[in-house]
Amino acid sequence: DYPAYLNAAVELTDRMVERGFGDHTALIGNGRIRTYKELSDWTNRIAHALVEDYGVKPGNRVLIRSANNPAMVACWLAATKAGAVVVNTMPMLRAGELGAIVDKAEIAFALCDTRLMEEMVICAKSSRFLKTVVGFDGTANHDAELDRAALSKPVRFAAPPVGRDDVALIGFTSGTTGTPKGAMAFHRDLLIIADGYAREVLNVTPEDIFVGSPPLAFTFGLGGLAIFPLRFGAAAALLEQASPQNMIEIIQTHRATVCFTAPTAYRVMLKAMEEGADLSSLRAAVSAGETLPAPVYEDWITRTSKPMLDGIGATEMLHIFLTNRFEDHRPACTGRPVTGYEARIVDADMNELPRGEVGRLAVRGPTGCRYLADDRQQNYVRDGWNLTGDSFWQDEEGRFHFAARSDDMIISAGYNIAGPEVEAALLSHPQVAECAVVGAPDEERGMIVEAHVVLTPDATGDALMVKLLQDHVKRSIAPYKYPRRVVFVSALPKTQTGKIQRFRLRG
Ligand code: 3SK
Repeated sequence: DYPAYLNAAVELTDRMVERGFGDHTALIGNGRIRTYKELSDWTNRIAHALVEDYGVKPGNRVLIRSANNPAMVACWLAATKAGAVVVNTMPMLRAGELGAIVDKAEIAFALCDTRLMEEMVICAKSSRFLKTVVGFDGTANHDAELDRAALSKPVRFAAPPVGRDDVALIGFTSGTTGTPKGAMAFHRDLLIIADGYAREVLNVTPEDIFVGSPPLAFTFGLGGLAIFPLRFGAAAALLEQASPQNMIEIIQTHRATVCFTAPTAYRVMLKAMEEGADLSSLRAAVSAGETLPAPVYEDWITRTSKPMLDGIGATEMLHIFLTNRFEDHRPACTGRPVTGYEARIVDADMNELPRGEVGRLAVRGPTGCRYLADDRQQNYVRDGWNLTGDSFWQDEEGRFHFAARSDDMIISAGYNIAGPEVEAALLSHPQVAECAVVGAPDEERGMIVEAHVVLTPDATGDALMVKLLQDHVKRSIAPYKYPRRVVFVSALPKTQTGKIQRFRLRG
């Protein structure tokens, strides 16, 4: 139940000061700690500058280009306060990729960390939409055009009235298939994900300190590293270039309590713990974005006596909608719907399948897919259900288990083989660092299981290793699932958010 007029950014800053959190730490990053009062004042000043100096009006789209840092959070909040529709973008994007987003969302105004101007300017030069690019200082020395404009502005800002169902954010996703789509989220959606998942599943309190790797430009990161902490008076530690090593450093230095990252980073953290790293302050380790291999989940429990919470979300749904819980978690299981969401397994005609059968995951709830001007809306939402493109099955007790991305199911000689299951088997071999399994065309079997494997530095990718890995898979899961072809590679193709692009590996 949210009021008809609701500005999510006001709720996350000014309202928190009113509620007595003014002196609490809100953001840690780039060598500085900022309280809620400082964040509220900072964002109000920027909002004034956006409106008065650059003419930003409610409903205007504002692109932000930055790495994860407090200045990016401040710009996002300020533009949202001004009633703008924000499009956060990742620092790795090149001019062409920025251009595709600018064109799709017809964006005229952008805020850009001055260190990332080059590609932004190239994009602006060739864009028929983008008119103004204003630089801000991501290092927070307040030494760029936007910072100077904001400096003299008042610390109070009367946010224009925006409705709870007004669009606040467009999350662009290239998915794993390459063509970007913009998923729109309302002001109320930004709060729903905190009041649902973060409150109900993570039990966030003002004592929490969040850390993690997903970019703020990805809704996984925006939720986990900005919305969730700020909604509950907690703090977020932001890293411009998150790596397992600097996350460990932050966890140790600030006694961080909640971590959002992907299984690959948790594997490195587990190794570091063996070598003495102290991650005992972490009370919640959230894993999403990739399937969580059972050994990583199990090793985590052994080392920390706490569960790793695997969940699945989607940019289209804004955040996590299926999750394990502290009191109910399993290996190789994605748990149950977050309160407010429903999920079911359906066939191609949207009929619900019996428990145990693999089918398409359909979800509905308080958030859902609204693509910006995109025909793919009708593929994603059918009969009010969102089809995320994942194949799952439900056990007798109602928990959901991931089988594959719908396009990761391999049909070989009549067998249905879920690529991720073979990947999990390969990953349990000590000399496999990363892998991706796809179907490759084959005259005899229709398709065969093909594994692309990155080995650990001490291993050699030769015929003997192929045989070792094949035998290992045959011992781990039903032998017919073993990879008939193994290709050794130095790296796997990934999206900007770190998801493996299996489509690039299919011949
Ligand atoms: O699972 C994901 O990929 C995801 C996407 C968007 C937001 C949150 C999550 C976990």
